[in-house]
Amino acid sequence: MRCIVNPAQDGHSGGLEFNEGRLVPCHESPERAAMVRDAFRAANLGPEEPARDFGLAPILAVHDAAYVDFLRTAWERWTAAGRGGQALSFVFAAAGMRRDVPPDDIDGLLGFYGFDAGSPIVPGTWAAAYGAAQSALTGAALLGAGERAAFALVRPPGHHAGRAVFGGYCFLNNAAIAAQALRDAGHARVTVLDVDYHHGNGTQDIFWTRGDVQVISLHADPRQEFPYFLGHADEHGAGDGLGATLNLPLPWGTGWTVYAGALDTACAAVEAFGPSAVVVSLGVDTWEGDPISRFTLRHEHFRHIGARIQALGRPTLFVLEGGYAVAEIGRNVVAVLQGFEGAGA
Ligand code: Q9C
Ligand code: ZN
Repeated sequence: MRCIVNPAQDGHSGGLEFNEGRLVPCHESPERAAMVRDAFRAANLGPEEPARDFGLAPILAVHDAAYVDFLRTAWERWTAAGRGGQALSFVFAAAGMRRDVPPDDIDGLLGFYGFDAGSPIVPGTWAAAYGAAQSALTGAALLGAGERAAFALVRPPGHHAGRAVFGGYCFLNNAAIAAQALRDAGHARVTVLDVDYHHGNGTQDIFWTRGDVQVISLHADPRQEFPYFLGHADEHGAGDGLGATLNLPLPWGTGWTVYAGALDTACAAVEAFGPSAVVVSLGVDTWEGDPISRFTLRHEHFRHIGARIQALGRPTLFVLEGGYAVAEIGRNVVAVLQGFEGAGA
């Protein structure tokens, strides 16, 4: 399988996130992608392919235009306000406040469009997020050209980014952008299967009322875990999308037996939906040693995840999401891809 790479992604770097009461270096770093690339090379899984540029239109097919404009110009606005360092919000539009009047001021805008204090914007953020979206779109195009599978090695990740919201290290929803591109290329039904440790709130938001894109997420229960305010089992979609959203929240400490059962439930739902393409939001922050997560999957289980997805028998685009144990992220991601390819035992 081909691995889509894009050096523009490395420009989103050096930020600090608010974590447990202090600012610490972002868990989501360029080293993550380097580790995955090295492991992909070492495993001889296939060639690397540079991302092509499909422009803004496929991004605007899932994101709000004013939001995209904000992301594109946020750093400029920040420096125009005399600031350096990084742009990070200190105020958010919570329940009971107005959501219908976007502020003019950059500090207000950061809180209007952002939902956490863990996703700093730095000078290279827009180019990186744009580049990651283009990598995902390149992967979608490879499926269109007849490839059975492709891997978009992207960062910053995307699944927490909604139609008009950033957070959880995510700015543009790479998987959703790719899923929409597959729809536009003629796939009548597409599934996004999200195996990241965290709920894919952004993907759910984007396709909530859509019956043509199924969104399935296995994740830590939002009662216990980020993003806290979406991802419960009783969320099923609305309107045409009613029944096309499936959430499988799991408790802290979840290990392979319980996880495998939930993955079987997810895969049965995929079969019932009958998509002609699957986009996998591939996070490996379910690993037992992940520094910010609390599931207990072991390295060998990632191969099983890949094999189970392969058994769906559909063209599949893997899009990287989370995984913060930098030294292990490469081998865990590659294990999923090897499980899919049926390489080794
Ligand atoms: N104390 C993804 O995996 N906050 N995003 C962590 C830890 C946010 C993770 C704070 C975690 C977001 C794509
Ligand atoms: Zn995650």
